[in-house]
Amino acid sequence: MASAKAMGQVEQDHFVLKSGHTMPAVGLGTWRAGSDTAHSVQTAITEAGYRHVDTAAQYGIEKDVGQGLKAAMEAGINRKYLFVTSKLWCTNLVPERVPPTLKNTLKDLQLDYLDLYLIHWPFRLKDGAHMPPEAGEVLEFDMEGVWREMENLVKDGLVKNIGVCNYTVTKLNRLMQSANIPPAMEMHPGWKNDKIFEACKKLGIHVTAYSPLGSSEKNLAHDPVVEKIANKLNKSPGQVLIKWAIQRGTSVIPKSSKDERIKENIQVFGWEIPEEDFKALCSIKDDKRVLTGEELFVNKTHGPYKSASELWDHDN
Ligand code: NDP
Ligand code: 1BO
Ligand code: 1BO
Repeated sequence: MASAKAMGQVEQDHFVLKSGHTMPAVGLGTWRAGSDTAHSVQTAITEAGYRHVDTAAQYGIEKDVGQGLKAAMEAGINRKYLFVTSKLWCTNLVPERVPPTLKNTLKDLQLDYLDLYLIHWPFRLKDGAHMPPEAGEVLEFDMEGVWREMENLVKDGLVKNIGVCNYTVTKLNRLMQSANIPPAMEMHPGWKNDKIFEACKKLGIHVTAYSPLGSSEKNLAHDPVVEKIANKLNKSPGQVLIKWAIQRGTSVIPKSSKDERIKENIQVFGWEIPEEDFKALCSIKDDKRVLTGEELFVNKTHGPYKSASELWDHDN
């Protein structure tokens, strides 16, 4: 695949969504950010220059993210320059639960609107569902009804953009049939996920790459190809992976709880990965998902999803 540069696009530190809103290319991820979250968010914004933060109700840290955001705003960063994303968890994938759940998220984040609200996974879980789910804990999900409520949040000014995560082409096509507001899409690049990426490009749907470093389970910073390119370019492996995602045309949300890495991970502008190295990164082997969803949604005996492959519509 050609890099954005090779395709004649100018390097940019932001992307413009279909809605016309601007999303900074690099955001701070906060999954498993732990007790340091408020400090990390504040440092990222006030010291490292981040203007984009990705969180979720399910991460259990929205209050901490809110404290970090508040501290950054008290230090002089205007809300309008920040891009804050959160996500609707699987137990709340019920139309009537959408508005109260969003309001709770806003309260915890101490915000009066979100820049992006995402459906976290396209599977509904019963309240208190186990990991892995027991029989009857993965329920039918009214995708159209939930999306209509998400659209209403946009109309009410509580959310600027709405989107989905962990969708397949099959599910995206179904959503597009009833959507009045098209989604922004978040997905996984440690596994390149070309099929959904290409489908999104055709539909003009912006994609954010999550787990850009391969998450903690499959950290790609020690991959020999990445290390070699990093040495050659005099950059860190993390910077190379983050830049690769941006050059590919996605925004990207690396997580770190370490101040030094938070700062390092946004130093990805004003240089580029040459075409041959970009291609070498594209052909790294072991191309598989870190997050299969299996622990959350598969019950091998009772279903309704009996394998990870079924979750992903056998798409890949
Ligand atoms: P990442 O790919 O961002 O990797 C995070 C891991 O890499 C941590 O162990 C971190 O350790 C380490 N790390 C950070 N910077 C560097 C660096 N420069 N060099 C080497 N290692 C580094 O994984 P995540 O899974 O956290 O994904 C990023 C974010 O994406 C999440 O935090 C979340 O916000 C979002 N996400 C969304 C999902 C969805 O379903 N919508 C699913 C998964 C993620 P340390 O903290 O010690 O620096
Ligand atoms: C269980 C949540 C995965 C990271 O978003
Ligand atoms: C803890 C979440 C894992 C999803 O596969």
